[in-house]
Amino acid sequence: MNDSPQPRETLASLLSETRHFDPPADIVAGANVTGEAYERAQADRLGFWAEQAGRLDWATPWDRVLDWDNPPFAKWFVGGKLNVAYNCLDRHVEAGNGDRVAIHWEGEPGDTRTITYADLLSEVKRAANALTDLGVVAGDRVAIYMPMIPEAAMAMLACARIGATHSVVFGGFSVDALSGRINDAQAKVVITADGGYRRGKPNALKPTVDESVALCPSVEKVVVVRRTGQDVEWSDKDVWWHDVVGGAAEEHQAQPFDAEHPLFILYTSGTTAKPKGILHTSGGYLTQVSYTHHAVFDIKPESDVYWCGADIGWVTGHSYIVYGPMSNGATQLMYEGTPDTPHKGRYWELIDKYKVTILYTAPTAIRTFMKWGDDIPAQFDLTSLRILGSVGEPINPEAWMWYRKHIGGDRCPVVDTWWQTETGAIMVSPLPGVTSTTPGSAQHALPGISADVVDDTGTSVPNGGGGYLVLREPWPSMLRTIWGDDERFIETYWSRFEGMYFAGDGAKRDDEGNIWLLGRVDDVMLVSGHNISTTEVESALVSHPAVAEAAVVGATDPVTGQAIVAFTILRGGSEGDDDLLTELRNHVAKTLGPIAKPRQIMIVPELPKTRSGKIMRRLLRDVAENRSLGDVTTLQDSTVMKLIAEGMAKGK
Ligand code: 6R9
Repeated sequence: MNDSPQPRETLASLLSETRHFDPPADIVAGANVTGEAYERAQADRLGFWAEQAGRLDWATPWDRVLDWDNPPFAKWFVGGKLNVAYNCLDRHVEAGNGDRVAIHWEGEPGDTRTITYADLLSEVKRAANALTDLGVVAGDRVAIYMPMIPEAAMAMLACARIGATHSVVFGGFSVDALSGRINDAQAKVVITADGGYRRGKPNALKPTVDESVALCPSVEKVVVVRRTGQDVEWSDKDVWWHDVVGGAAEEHQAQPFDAEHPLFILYTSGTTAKPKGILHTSGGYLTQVSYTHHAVFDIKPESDVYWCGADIGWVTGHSYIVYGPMSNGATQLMYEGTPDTPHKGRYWELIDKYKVTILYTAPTAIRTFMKWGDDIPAQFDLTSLRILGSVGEPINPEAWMWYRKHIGGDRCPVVDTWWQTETGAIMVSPLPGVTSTTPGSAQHALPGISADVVDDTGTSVPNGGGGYLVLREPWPSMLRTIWGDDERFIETYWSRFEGMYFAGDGAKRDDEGNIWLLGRVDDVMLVSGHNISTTEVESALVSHPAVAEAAVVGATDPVTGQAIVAFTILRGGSEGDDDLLTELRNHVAKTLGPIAKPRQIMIVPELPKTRSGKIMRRLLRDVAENRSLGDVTTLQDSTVMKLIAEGMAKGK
């Protein structure tokens, strides 16, 4: 044992994965992007991105691809002008594809809507006119607090069309979270709904908006979509979507905006501090989300049915439900509800019904499906699928293998996509027609992206080394700043390493040069002087047949500095016993080495997660260290912590 090891020694010693899956011949044969793209981008990065920007329709061409004269403040496609909504809608209709389905929408209760590109364009034009009639002008901010209904996407596109900056807040966030975000952005209008369906019940949204608006003097109007028909309180600020949009003029000419015109603000929850309003602009953002959706999902707009299971309130919903797929003219499925309503096969039933070809979901969902059992997806025809994507957290090799086998029929490539709200678009991912995939690894930076793994001093680690994920060069869809706080932008992302973007994630490079993401650096544990990543201990636990999910934290320990405390959910809802706990501790020690053996393992019924499915280890650390809980406003289900704390008190 070493007293002060560098992350590279310890992280690298854990987990080795040798399984490989070559891309299937049919995908290779028709792939949108081949291996040659890496070389082209390597030879001329800016030329490569200019070529990708050329996939869009510009009203005025740019005169300079990148202005990086004042880092870290980037300007991409300087002087260029375009309209983002025009690129997502009008141009497809003008090209004769107005009859193509844009959205197959399925409500949780089973009601459906089929919306073509022509339908979507006409509704967005009217919504743009309605917002203009309500006094919204280019540069104003509009908050969107919606369930997963088509109007959520329409509202975003209507804002984009008139140059208003949207700020989408997860439907279900509290008054504190919503009012804080509205006030930070000084939003003029809020677009919401009476409610949406979740877990078989109408879930009201309007009361939270009413309470929030009372705390937000900037709000002049609230536009309300009628979804559930629930009773709502009504004030003189409130107007119905069906009145103002339904009654608005049908024609609307989209004006071009500067490439750097602000498109949206999206708040990242952060751990303790005030949420950060991540600002994205127009031309570079659309270029990269459009290109990555085309490259990573190999989208064929004429034949694919694409489904991203994210919520619109997460960056994944922005980039890979709205702007990426729609800029490519894709047909997609949008689903309102939860995967277990009215039964645990709902996802697979939908894939079967709509013949979905590409599925993009999160490890948390995949682990939940594993826990429910293989027999559930086995009851449905999933042979339409051809590509599977994962996003949001490191995917444990075990979950990756399960996804490939039980959902992908051992046939579909799995693309594990690493990116962040801040990066705007996918940065590190396999390409389905190029990469030989390795379970659990996001593998390589995409063409045009320079991701690296560096040690404490900012030096690249060799293969086999571990450290921090950084981005060495600016990229088109990068955040431009934190809304209203340039200092915090510099400090958070650009100060850790000179001239590099610090992502805040631990990473390692394996012997083949593949990148492995190891979780947030704030979560890394220091046990007897060894850095141990939560991800690797969690993956070791999940590789035991009895374990469905695991979350690991470092709790203060008088002997080892920090000790590993694991919270696990067993498969099939089992409660386990002392023998199993001993077996699990030994299993981790055997897989990763004795240093990684958990001091304590607790069996819990659920784990605390954010609305986008990320485990909130911070709260588990509070439990493990017997502290009162920190901020719980972004928790998906606030009763979970009570269950866990009770289990802990029982001394399990
Ligand atoms: C898109 C999104 C960003 C953080 C990121 C990292 C984690 C996302 C991942 C992943 C490992 C992946 N993350 N994708 N970790 N492998 N494929 O999730 O954005 O909500 O801002 O979260 O999520 O820790 O830094 P966001």
